[in-house]
Parts: sequence; structure tokens; C-alpha cells
Amino acid sequence: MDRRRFLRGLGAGAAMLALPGCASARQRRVANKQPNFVFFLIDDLGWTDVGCFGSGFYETPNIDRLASQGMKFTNAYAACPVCSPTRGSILTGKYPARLGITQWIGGPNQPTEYKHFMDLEEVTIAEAMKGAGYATAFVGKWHLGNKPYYPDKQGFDVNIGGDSSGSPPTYFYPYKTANRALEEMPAGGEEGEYLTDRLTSESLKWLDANRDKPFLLYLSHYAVHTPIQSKLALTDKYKAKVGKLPKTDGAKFTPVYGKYRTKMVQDNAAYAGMVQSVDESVGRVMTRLEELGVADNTIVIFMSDNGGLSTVPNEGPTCNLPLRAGKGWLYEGGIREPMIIKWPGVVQAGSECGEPVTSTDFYPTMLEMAGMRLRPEQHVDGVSLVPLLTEKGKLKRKAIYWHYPHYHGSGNRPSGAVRAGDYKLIEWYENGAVELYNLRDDISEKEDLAEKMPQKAAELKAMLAEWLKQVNAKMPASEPRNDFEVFEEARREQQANKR
Ligand SMILES: [Ca+2]
Repeated sequence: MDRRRFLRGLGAGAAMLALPGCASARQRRVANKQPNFVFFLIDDLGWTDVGCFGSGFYETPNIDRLASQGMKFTNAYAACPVCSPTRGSILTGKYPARLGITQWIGGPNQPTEYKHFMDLEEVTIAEAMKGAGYATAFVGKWHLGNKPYYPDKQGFDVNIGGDSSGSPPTYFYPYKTANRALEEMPAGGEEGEYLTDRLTSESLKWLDANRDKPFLLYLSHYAVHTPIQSKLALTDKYKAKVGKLPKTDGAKFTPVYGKYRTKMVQDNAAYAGMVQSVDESVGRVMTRLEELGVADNTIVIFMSDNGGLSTVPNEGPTCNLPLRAGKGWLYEGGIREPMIIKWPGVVQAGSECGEPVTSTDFYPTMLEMAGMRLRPEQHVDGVSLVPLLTEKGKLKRKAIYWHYPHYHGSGNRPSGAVRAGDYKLIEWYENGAVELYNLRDDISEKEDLAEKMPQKAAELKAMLAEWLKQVNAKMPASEPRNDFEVFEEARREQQANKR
């Protein structure tokens, strides 16, 4: 190349970079900076189930470290108090009511019918990122439909262990899920292997192989869902710790939901062991990101799909205090989550955000963090959290909504809810009765203000009704009955069908 041509080339290059409208230069800059994503989705982990969100019993040094490197969201919500609907909301940016997936898939169809899979027409966050050149991996629990609707049909290059199962029959190899997805994980397993560890190892292998591309690792643990099983050494460790807990003077449960009781103390050794294994998973992934030299360009998100299991006819494994109730309910214990986002170089390490946010928000947030175009036609119910993460603004959203028109084994009855500012209203669909709480003053939802503040209650009830119309929410088709027997009947019927 002669000198003149060389200089001309230089000039053209400089001009391209200088021109803001020049697509190729902009794309190159974006490409150079494309951040990686690791999304940890934990199953049934309660708001206070980790140290940095208040647990004094479970030990989670790695998750606490993640929080110290990122932002903690103290008013973060799952879009539903059970599994599948929240999972759909994260991947699509749509409310479960809009998706039609209002129940955990496999749960009773009455009194409200629901969709048993996530539509392939949805452009998931994985599909959006794959389209932008990301390598995408799904590892762990899917629970969004049968084989035609598996992760590999929804934008993930690989699916390791995800099928229609909501939980594994056992956490120890061989796992024997309904669709054998866990048995078919690459390279087999061995006797005694623990599922949480195995999913982590598979994730590390995938990271090793994809370190040079922008990547999205969606590590969706089956833990800490039932069956409550941990590695023996960990169970023993926490059994010893239980022995040292202060005596609870017999008030381990409160019988406030009829025959259903809420757990008042964290003291289940096996559950604690499960939480510790999840924490070790987070630690192993973070260490590997550092070893691979990509930690500084990797955004790490930590979230759970619903509240901790604390309200059951017998004994729930965890306790969500100071929040009321747990998984299955629209009280805070069922929907508030321990959410953390680490965004190196942008998010202030160890920061905290109290703005209400919900699981539909991840989709637009991730697109914006990656410098990708938003897809408002897809993530219609999500709002980008980037203004909160950069601490440069607030969200303009007026309210967050829930629709759970189902009975649940926790004792819940069909209900909907809305949170606007400090106020939250729950409506019971059986009779239209409402409860109103001021969460700023009363995080435990002890004082129902519906009678004291009838105007506020009416305002929120009207907002909820309007939203239900907007998202075309399915309401209970049969006249809901004012007892829990509907759920019990459906459960018996389901068990009979299985046999
Ligand atoms: Ca769950």
C-alpha cells in the first residue's frame, strides 16, 4: 500500500468513527463493549433467605459479596407467587396474566383455566440476545411447557436439564425427572452427585467454551424448591447450629390462615444446606468469571421466582418474617424477592434501591444495558431499570399488578393485587373483599386500612379492575367456593390421574 492510499484509508476510518450516524462504526463500538450476562434464578428462595437480606441462620457469603459489588433492590417483586408465571414474565417482559400463564404448570385448572406452555411466538430475552450475536445457555429448571416449548425452541443454544418439571423427585443422582432432561445432561453423572453442584459444573464448562463471545448464561436452579434435601455434611452442620438457636417459646408457627400455619423461625437444617449449596454455586461462577478474565465485563443478576415456602398445612421449610405469609400468597411473603444486580463500572458497589420493581423489568433492562434496541411491542409490561442502576432517575410507572386466580396448597384463595407507591391492595375474587396496607409503615401487612381509607381502597380497586381488563385476564370460570376444598379436590384428582 502506498503512502497516499494509506493516509486516505486512515482519513476514511477516522471519518467513520466521527460520524454519529455511521451504523458500522456504532455497531463496532457496541460490539466491542457488549457485556456478558449471568442470570441466577433461584427457585422458591424467600426475601430473607440470604444473609444480605436479613437471614441470621442461613450462610450466604458469596451472595452477600455479590450484593457488596452491586445494587440490592429491597422492593423487588416476582410477578406471581408461584413458579411458571414468574419464569414466563422474566423471559418475555409480560405479565403472567397477559401470557395466560397464571398458575404453576401442572397445577389445578380450576377455578381458572390457564395456558400450560409459553407461546413460541414470544420473542424471549434469549432470542433477542441470540439475534445480537450472544451465545445463550439455559441450565436448570424450565417449567414452561413440554418438549415443543423447551429452552432450545425459545432462543437458547443449549438446554442443560430443563424440561416440564417443576421440581426433581430427588436432588441426588440419578434425578429421574418426568422428562429425563436431568438424566440426559452431557457426560452423565455419578452416584451421590448433588444437583445444584452438577448444574454449576455444567455452567462452568459452558462458560469455558464460550468465554470469547458475548454470552448469556441463564442458571435456573431447581433449589431451593421441595424436596428439601441437602448434602449430609451441610445438614449436619446446620443441625448443630439449630441446637444453638435461642428457644422460640413454642411460637414456631402462627395459625392465622385457618388450618394453614405460617412458620415464624428459620431453623430447617436441610433447607439451610440447600441455600448454602446455591450460595456456593454463585461463588464458583463468580470465581470462574474472574479466572476467565471476563468478570469486569459481565453483568450478574440474582433473583428468585416467588416467596419462601412458609405456609403449608404441616411444616413449611422457611420463614419470611417480617413479611406476611409465603409462596402462593399475594402478601409480601409470597412475592417480594432478594434481587441483586452487579454491573461492573456502572452500578455503585454496595448500593441499595427501594423503588418497587418487578420481574417483567429484566427484559428491557438487559437490552438497554447491552446497548441493544428496545422492543416495546414485546416487553410491554417491563420498564428498564437503567435509570435506577445509574442513579440518574426514577421510574415513571404508576403501579405494579398481580393476578393469581387460583387456590394454592399454602391456603391462598383466588386474588389480585396492586401496589402504587406505599400502598398495596389485595382483592379476594371469591367475594370482592379488599385489604389495604401501607407498606412503608407496615411491611408485615398487619393493619388493614380498607375501612379507614375507603377512598384509597376504591381508587386502587378500580386501578386493578382496569388493569385486569387491559391484559385480558382470565377470571375464575366457576363460582369460586369459599373454602379450600376446591384445591384439595383438584389435588386428589391430579394424583388419581397420575396413578
Ligand atoms: Ca418457585
